[in-house]
Amino acid sequence: MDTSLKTETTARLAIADSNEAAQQNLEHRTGTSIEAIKQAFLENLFFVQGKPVALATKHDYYMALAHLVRDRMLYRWNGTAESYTQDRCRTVCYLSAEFLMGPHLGNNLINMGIYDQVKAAMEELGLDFEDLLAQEVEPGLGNGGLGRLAACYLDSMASLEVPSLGYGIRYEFGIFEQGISQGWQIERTDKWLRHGNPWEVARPEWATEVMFGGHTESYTDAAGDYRVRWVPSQEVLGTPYDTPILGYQVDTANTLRLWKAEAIESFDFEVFNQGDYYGAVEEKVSSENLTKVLYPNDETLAGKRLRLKQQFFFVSCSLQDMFRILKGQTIPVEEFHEKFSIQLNDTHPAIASAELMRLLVDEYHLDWNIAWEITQQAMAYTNHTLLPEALEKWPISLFGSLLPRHLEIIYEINTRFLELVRMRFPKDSARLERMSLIDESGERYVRMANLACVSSHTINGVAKLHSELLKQTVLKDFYELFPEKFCNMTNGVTPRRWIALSNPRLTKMVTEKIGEGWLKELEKTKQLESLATDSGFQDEWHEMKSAAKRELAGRIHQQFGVLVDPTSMFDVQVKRIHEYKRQHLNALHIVTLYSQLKQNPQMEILPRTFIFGGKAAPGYHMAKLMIKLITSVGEMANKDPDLRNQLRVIFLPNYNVTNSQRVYPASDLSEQISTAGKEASGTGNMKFAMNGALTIGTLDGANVEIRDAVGAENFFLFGLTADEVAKMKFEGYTPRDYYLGNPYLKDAIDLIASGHFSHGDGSLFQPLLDKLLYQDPFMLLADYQAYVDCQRTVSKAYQDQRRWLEMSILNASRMGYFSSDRSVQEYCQRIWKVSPAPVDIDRYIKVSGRFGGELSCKLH
Ligand code: F58
Repeated sequence: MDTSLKTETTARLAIADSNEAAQQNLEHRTGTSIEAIKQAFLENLFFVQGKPVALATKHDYYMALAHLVRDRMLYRWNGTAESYTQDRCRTVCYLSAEFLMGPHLGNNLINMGIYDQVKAAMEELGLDFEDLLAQEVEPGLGNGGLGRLAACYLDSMASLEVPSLGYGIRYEFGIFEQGISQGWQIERTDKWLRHGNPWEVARPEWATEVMFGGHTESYTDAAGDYRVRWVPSQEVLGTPYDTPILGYQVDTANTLRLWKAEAIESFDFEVFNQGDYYGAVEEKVSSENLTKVLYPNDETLAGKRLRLKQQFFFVSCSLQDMFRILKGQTIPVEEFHEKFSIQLNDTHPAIASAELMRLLVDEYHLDWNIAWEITQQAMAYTNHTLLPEALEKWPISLFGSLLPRHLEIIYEINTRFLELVRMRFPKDSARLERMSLIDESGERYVRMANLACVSSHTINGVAKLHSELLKQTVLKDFYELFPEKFCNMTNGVTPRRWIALSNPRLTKMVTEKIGEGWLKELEKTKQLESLATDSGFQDEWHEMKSAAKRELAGRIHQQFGVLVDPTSMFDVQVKRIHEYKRQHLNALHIVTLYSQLKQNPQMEILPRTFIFGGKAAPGYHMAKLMIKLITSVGEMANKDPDLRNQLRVIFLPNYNVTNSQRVYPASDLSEQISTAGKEASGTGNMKFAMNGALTIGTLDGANVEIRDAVGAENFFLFGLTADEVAKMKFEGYTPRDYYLGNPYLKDAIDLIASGHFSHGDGSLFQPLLDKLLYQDPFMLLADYQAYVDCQRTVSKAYQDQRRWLEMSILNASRMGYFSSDRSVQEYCQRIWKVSPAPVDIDRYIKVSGRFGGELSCKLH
């Protein structure tokens, strides 16, 4: 027997042996009794963290706990992978430049159904469970709604047992950490990986190479066919980092696969040998820069070279990964679109169609028409914005220097596409210009939304109104050409994170009344409607809300030293800071109340605590000035004895998923006051209502559908409609007339302009006020009076506590439609044509053995 064979046999025996042992003795890695959890925790502290109890920090405790939870996820994860591979399941690939997952620990405990045992185990060990959860630094790999939507959809896909892969970028630095200094936003780097990430597994064996730059060459292959080859000037390695995404109360654990960029050769010996030590690692540094940082912009992003590189990098890695999977399952490339359904989360991954064409035509030598058919059948595009300035476009020069082959492919797609347009709409050159994938009106650009529309089989908006407006405005031409491609998929949010995890009191109450099961079928909460007028249930509801408010008030006091009255109405606006979202309209209302109280100190108003939270894009000066306005008004109002504690204004710094989970349960009033026609959908609006907050809002985004669902009588509506906004703009809008014609508005604006909130500095807020008076693109002044009147109605309603509680209960019980489970089911039926593929872990263990039967045979 030669030695290598001997070693192999020994290894096989050893594995068989350990498999056997494992059958009997894995309790400490899989057991879910309180005892088993305690045991595993202590073992992890010792063997994973390498610390005796005496030296362990809170973070060590968190890591020990996270690892034991991870162990318990791995059966499901491995079993799911094996089951999908064996059954060669059709799979959704959700391509998104952002995934705003939020902290994993609590969510995994909920989805695995071991939250209570783990809590008890930690408490028996004398540890504060909440404190442990709070140790987790959330992966802030997204800006806001778009990234969080992707996270909710991953949760729902796993819970619905839909085979799916989330593909994105593993940014080393996520969204910046916001601080407030002298009322201004300051930004700090988010170092979420500093203490390690227990939720991911690196898979260097599946790393892929990505090319950039260079040029293309044509040649004739052996069969005499014309071919093109891309000769790049740079190559980068993408390593996947996988995170398991557990479904709720099922055995399915899908995968979020995020790519990290690395140099192919981390050290250049040739350069080193010439004596240049620093030069030798330069390539490594420059390659790794690619996935260093998330662009912290909301809505608009100027054409940045690194950003385009990031987009292409993750898209190319992901598509190549799909081909690897095809190969592993011996599926022919011609069946790519049958195996995979690719969803483009906005245009950020839209380069995928050109890259898929390149791979199919240049690498796999498919005929152009066949490749195009596959591409179109594989891709679908979700649009998330109506703001025309937010539609991505890339200067041709930049695009061509980075992706020369893709530019050629896009030109070819465009030539064929414009031929089609010409046939359908002869002699309509204006239309051709508008629809072209290339903007030629000045400097030439590649239009990514046009590329996404042309290469997708389905295009969807994210709320009814948004989908309608898309067809009438930004994508009108595409709708006229391909009406059958368009549909609406109203957004939804996962009730596991946004109710079960965020609001355990509400969860307990609901379960007591209607039993288990509603977190999987949120429509079941309808059954609570009959309790809306039950005074006993109302009292419980009131106590639930009050407890959450007391908790938040406690935190505010502890962190900022400001006392807020938990019996006051909590009036909350938390979201990215943007002019179209109109946080400054909210501020104008506060200033109006403030001014009235100052002028008439006897006046009694409904005591309110105004709470704001949200980040401004670092380069968005107006948004930063809006933050400064809010904090400045707060500074004056919070300390003024004349107001007799009737008004508090709080700006919560660093609004993120973790903090938001404490805010929704404690809110009475949800501010959804964007200019009608500007907010594509909104998802915060849903989270508030599910937690029993009432909405004051415009007819914008999903507000329209929320109002229909909860009942117009349980929703505070104000403001111009999208049509009225458009009409008024068309006819000519002069905001100054509103200022001159409304003494309350004039008073509020004049008070700000006087420097009252800025230590006498009348110029500080001038840019903001000038924009309102002379441009007001988001029509605050036109909506001001309606808003203030509506707020008066809100105050009156709140004073009738019984009626308010009834409305609050009705809101929460009628939000079933806004579960992301419903959205994902619609995507599955209308767009993805994917069905659930349930995973049965018991079967997996029986058939494959504890560690999966493949292991010993694959070893040689
Ligand atoms: C948001 N978009 C929409 N973009 O504004 C919101 O109405 C909608 O509910 C949500 O998508 C989900 O559909 C959004 O969050 C971004 O954050 C982009 C990230 C990349 C840079 C440009 C903005």
